[in-house]
Amino acid sequence: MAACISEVVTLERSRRVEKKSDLVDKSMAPGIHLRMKSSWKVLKATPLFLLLLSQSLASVPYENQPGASYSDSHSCVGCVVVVSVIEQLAEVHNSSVQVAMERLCSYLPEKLFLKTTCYFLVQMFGPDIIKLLGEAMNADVVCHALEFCKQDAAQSQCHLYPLPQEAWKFTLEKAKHILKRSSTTKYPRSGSNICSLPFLAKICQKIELSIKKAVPFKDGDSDKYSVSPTLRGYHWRGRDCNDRNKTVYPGRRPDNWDAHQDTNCNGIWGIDPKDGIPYEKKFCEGSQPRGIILLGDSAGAHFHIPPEWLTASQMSSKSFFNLPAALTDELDWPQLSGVTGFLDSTSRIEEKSIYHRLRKRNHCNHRDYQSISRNGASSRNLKNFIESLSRNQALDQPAIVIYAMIGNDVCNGRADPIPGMTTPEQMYSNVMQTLKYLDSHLPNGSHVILYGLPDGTFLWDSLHDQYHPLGQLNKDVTYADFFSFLSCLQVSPCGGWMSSNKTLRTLTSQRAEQLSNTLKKMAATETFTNFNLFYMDFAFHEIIEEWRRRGGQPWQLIEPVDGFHPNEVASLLLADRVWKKIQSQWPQILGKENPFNSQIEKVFGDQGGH
Ligand SMILES: [Ca+2]
Ligand SMILES: [Ca+2]
Ligand SMILES: [Ca+2]
Repeated sequence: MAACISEVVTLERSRRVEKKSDLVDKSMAPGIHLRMKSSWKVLKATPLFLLLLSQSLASVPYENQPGASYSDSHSCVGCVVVVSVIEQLAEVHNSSVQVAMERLCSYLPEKLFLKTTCYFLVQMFGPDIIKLLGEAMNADVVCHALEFCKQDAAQSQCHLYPLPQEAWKFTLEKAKHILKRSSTTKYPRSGSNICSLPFLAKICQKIELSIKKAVPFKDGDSDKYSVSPTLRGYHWRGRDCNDRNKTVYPGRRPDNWDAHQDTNCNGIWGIDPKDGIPYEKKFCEGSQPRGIILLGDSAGAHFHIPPEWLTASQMSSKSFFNLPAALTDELDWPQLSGVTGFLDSTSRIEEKSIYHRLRKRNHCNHRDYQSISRNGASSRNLKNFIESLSRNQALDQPAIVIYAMIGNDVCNGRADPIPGMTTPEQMYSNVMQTLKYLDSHLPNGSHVILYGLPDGTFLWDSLHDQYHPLGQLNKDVTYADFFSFLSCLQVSPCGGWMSSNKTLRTLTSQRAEQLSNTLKKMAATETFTNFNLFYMDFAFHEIIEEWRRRGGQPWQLIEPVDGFHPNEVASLLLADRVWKKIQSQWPQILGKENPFNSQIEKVFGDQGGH
């Protein structure tokens, strides 16, 4: 899916491709496109928009998903979300459905063809949606009638909104009857892939591979560091300061004290004219520089869907300015995350990321961060992308590695989540495999911290009777409704905890605790050549207590749209707790405070930014 997103970026940027395609001519009115000879191409690309939005609603596990039905379920979620937003925009602005659809499209950015795609969708599905909403049918009914939601036994009962007063089956029949009289052509609902266009096939393969391997798409010298922000670029790991030289990258030990060039990208290089000593030697020698590396999941990568994207009452063109970048970062925001974030927080909280603190402690650590994380990652599938980690045992500085697979070993979307959970024995074997890999790749003197799994029962406890962003306008969708909709479609990011079944929630927590204990035991008993191993509880209840002390409520720590992930505030509070704990118990992990920091600032300013 992420691949499809990226394909469009490339399309937009490549002039060669532009000439071959009518897609990119933004000066044309949308209606004209439809009549063009090559409009079939656009038709094929349009379901992209729905898929993007549907992808947004769950952190998509990268494995063990029954292919077709899984993507069908996401089409259903995407359709219900979009139709809900249209319906609510009409309500908020007291406009017709047609005007509401055009309003939504007008808000979307041109980038990634989002606006163009939106107008096409309006052309294709608008007349049917207008008819159905005109008969007072809700988004659930509309999406079943349009067959974005399947009519099969498993899915036919899935609904986000309260069931219509008339029998569900009868309403669906009525809706389909209305569409039978419609002259709208039937379009394929899913299975379309922009990569099926011959001239895009090659570039698609390349992007798909880069996403799959979690390495930058744009990387001139193939050292895994990029000069682009998204598509696994410097939002994910320090910016390359020379993209034509693979021996120059963040985190390496400086070559020849960086007398003539900055080989480790920390912005410190050259010779002090006063005494002829290279700055890197003067300011960094013996300062024990080190990098921070996260091995994480969607929580660590900071999966985030801004609620502005779904909230009709506050929606404007400003709401979507960050949509293209977010899509090309797989809806993750690692640049704002608690472990590797380097940008200032967007919330008012003052706590900083662990990378930020390490850099503040020793400016020689500048740009030495890597977020080796992915939505859906778990102890089981880390092996599929751990090779994207970049650390040369012989050439690079030691690293602090945080292993934080905090949910997906107990979380999945299956009807019965328990058989899909990792067992303690499997956990031990998976994590041992990871640790052995690290022992053969990390420079000597590194540190590895294993995070335990949280107890996710607070999710249900603090959210179930609150209104979901889609339900706030009419007070008709609570998180309980939202969770059961996702579970019914088998796309819940965590069916075990996001469930009304208390026994199931308890069983999920028990398994999480067992897995945490496995990690704890490993930290106490296993030793490795090149790093020391530590364990830390993922004590979310402590974060909640801290937040309460500041006058906050627990639900304010959870991502509002997905109702599952810790949000930016939670992520930074957690970083604060981890930092303080390390400082008091294992200060050797952090290295020394560099007495030359202020001199580095004086000579090198912001050290070239991130
Ligand atoms: Ca590079
Ligand atoms: Ca380089
Ligand atoms: Ca340097």
